[in-house]
Amino acid sequence: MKNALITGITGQDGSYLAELLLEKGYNVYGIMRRKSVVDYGNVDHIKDKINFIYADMTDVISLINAMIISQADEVYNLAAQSFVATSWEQPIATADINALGVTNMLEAIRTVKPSAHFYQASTSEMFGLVQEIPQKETTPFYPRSPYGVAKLYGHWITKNYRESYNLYACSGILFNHESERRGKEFVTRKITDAVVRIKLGVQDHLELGNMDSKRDWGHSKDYVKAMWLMLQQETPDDYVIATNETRTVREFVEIAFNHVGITVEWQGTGVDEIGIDKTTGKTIVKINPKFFRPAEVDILLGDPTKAETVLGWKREIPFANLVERMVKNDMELVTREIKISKLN
Ligand code: NAP
Ligand code: F7E
Repeated sequence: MKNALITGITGQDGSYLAELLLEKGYNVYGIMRRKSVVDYGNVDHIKDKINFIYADMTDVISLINAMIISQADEVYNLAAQSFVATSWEQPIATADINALGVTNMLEAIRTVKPSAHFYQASTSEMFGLVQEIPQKETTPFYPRSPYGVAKLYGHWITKNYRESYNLYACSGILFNHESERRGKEFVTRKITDAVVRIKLGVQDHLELGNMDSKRDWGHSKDYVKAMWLMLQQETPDDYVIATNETRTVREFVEIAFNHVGITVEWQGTGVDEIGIDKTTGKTIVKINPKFFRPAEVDILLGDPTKAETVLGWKREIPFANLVERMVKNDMELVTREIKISKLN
C-alpha cells in the first residue's frame, strides 16, 4: 500500500484526488491549516478515511513533520491562495504560499524522503498575456497577476529541484477546471449559483466583470486523474492539461441560464451591457466594474496532445455536462436552503 500526502486536501482538487487515491488503495494523508472552527471543507464526507496533519505551506518545519509522519511515496502539492483577484489584495501572502511554499515542500521531501514523487499544481495563468494560441508546454510564459508570477516561481523551482537533485518532480500546467465543489467566488460557480437563485426568485440579478474573457474549462474530476498519471511514469516531466476548447464568460452565462429554461438576450455594450430574460423582459445580468482586474488574461486555450499521447490521459466530462452538473447541484443546494429557511 502506497502513502500519499496531499497539501490543499480541503479544496476542490484535493477532495477529488483524495477520493481517487482512496479508490486505488492508497493510505491518504492530508495537510490541514489550523482554523478557529474545525472545517474539513470538501472532504467532510470522507474525513474518517483520511489521516490529517496540521501544517502550513509557509512553515517548513510543519512540512518536514508531515513528511516524517506520512512517509509519503507521492506528494501532491495543491495548496495555494488560488483566487487570482485576491492576489492583488494579498500579494505577499500569495507569494509566501504559492512560491516559497513550494520550496518549503521540496526541501521537506529532500530532507526526509528524496525518493518521493512530487506533483506541483502549476497553472495556465503562467501563460497570461498569451504568446501563442493554443498554449502548450513550449509556449513562453507571461503571467499577468501576482498569482501567476508566484506560480511561475513554483513551476521553475520544481524543474530546478528535478535538475539539481534528481528528484522525481513534475508540474501539471492545468487550465481552468471547475466542479460542483468550486468556490463560489470563481466565475463559473458564481454564475451557476446565481442562475438558480434568480430562477427560484431569491436573487434579483447577477453582477459580473469582464464577460469577454475566454477560458478553457474542464471538470476537476478528470484533471486529478492526470495528476496521478504524471507520478506513475518512468521519468518526471511537465504536462499541459486542457480541453482544447475555449468559451467566453458570456457564453457560460447563456448556457447556465438555458439549463433552468431562461433565454438571455444581450443589450448595450461595455459597462452598460445588460442581460435580459427574453420571456419576462427583466434585467438579470449587469456589469459591475469592481469585478474588473488590474490586468486581465484575455484568452486561454490549451493543447493537451502531450498528456494524451504520453500519459494516455483523456477528458471524459464534456463542457455541456460540466455546466449541467453544476447547475443541477446548485439547484439541489439552494432548494434545500430555502426549505430550511422557511422552517425557521
Ligand atoms: P482551492 O479549492 O482554492 O483549494 C486550495 C487549498 O489550499 C485549500 O485546501 C486551502 O486550505 C489550501 N491552502 C491555502 N493556503 C494554505 C496554506 N498556507 N497552507 C496550507 N494549505 C493552504 O483550489 P483548487 O481549485 O482545488 O486548486 C488546487 C491547486 O491547483 C491550487 O494550487 C491552484 O492554484 C491550482 N490550480 C487550480 C486550477 C483550477 O482551475 N482549479 C487551475 C490550475 C492550477 P483551506 O481550506 O484551509 O483554505
Ligand atoms: O475568472 C472573469 C475574470 O476567477 C475567470 C483559478 O482556479 O483558473 C482560475 O483563475 C475569468 C476571468 O478564474 C467575474 O476576469 C468576469 O477572466 O473564475 P475566475 P481565473 O482567474 O481564470 C486558473 C487556471 C487558476 O490557476 C486559478 O487558481 O472570469 N470574470 N466576471 C469574473 N471572475 C470572477 N471570479 N468573478 C466575476 O464576477
